[in-house]
Amino acid sequence: MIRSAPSPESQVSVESVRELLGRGLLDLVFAAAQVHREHHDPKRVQCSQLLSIKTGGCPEDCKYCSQSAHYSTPVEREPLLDPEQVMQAAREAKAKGADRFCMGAAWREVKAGPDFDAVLAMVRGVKSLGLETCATLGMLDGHQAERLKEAGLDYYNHNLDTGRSYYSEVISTRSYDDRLRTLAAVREAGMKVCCGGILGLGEGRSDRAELLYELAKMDPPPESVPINELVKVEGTPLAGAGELDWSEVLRCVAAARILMPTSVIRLSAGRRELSEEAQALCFLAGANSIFMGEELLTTPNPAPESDAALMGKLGLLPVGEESR
Ligand code: SAM
Ligand code: DTB
Ligand code: SF4
Repeated sequence: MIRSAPSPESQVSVESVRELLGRGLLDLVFAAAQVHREHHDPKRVQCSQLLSIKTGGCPEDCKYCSQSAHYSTPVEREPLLDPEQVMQAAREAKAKGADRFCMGAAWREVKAGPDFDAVLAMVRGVKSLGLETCATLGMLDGHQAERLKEAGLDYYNHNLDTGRSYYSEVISTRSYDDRLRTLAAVREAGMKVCCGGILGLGEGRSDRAELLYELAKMDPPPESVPINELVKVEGTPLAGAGELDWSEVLRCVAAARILMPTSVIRLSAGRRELSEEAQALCFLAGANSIFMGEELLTTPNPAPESDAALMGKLGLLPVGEESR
């Protein structure tokens, strides 16, 4: 029986995370499921809907991304949507059962001006519908974080993407410490932090341990931890990345649950590549959030009907839905 997983109070070390990730898979899943049941209602799944509010043409060179201007991908550039279009999408998402609405912009960083003012209006509008609000807009400074908080932003998503040692293989235009500075500004402004990474970028298990270590040692850890599996996009340098076995995703979900017992762990991009069975094991091991809806930002997500069927089979309920 696994009892020696690092407790949140104890100092987590990268070695202890490597050891955790390398445990027998079923022992790891069993231990994570126990932690999950101590801290969460295992029937409930938080459901976020994404919308790309400004698409493509991004100056960053993230090697996985359909929206980077450095690569030729099938994604067409689109200017910032207007707040009424965003409100309409948010109303539809709410009607379909989402409890949080997340707005993503292909920006390197937020700049003061009419576009940022429009984003603040979007946040106010979505919040007024009674949805939780989340945005991912690139780097922020402290003042911008405060303005987002004042507008009613609940969560800011900014991912570390991978471990510190592998990071420079994936992105060269912004540093790991830049990301940590943005996360500190979000925290300082009193917003909740949504921060995770991507699996399947060609990294090894040790790099995944470094990522989980960086997340778990934040004080406090992120309230929301998205675990994305790479969605391969034609034209990006990582379009031909090797397949990641489902069991590695499961290991990361289980380890994240043990290392961050009270955080919500989101089985994020890449669910189309996971079988129902693999997703079921991830929910058992502590995943308790998903992106719902046909589309993520620029790539497809599982069809709502197939998600509803899976939730039904597993006895899972969206957080916004009355219990049956
Ligand atoms: N431009 C902003 C930024 O990077 O901070 C916000 C949008 S960006 C698309 C948000 C996150 O989505 C990235 O940090 C990355 O973790 C994830 N992501 C982007 N493309 C992905 C892909 N093809 N597969 C999986 N995750 C992806
Ligand atoms: C996160 O961790 N995953 C979401 C959200 N944060 C913004 C993004 C996934 C993007 C998947 C690729 C796409 O649709 O462009
Ligand atoms: Fe730009 Fe974000 Fe894509 Fe990186 S992940 S290229 S920052 S949109």
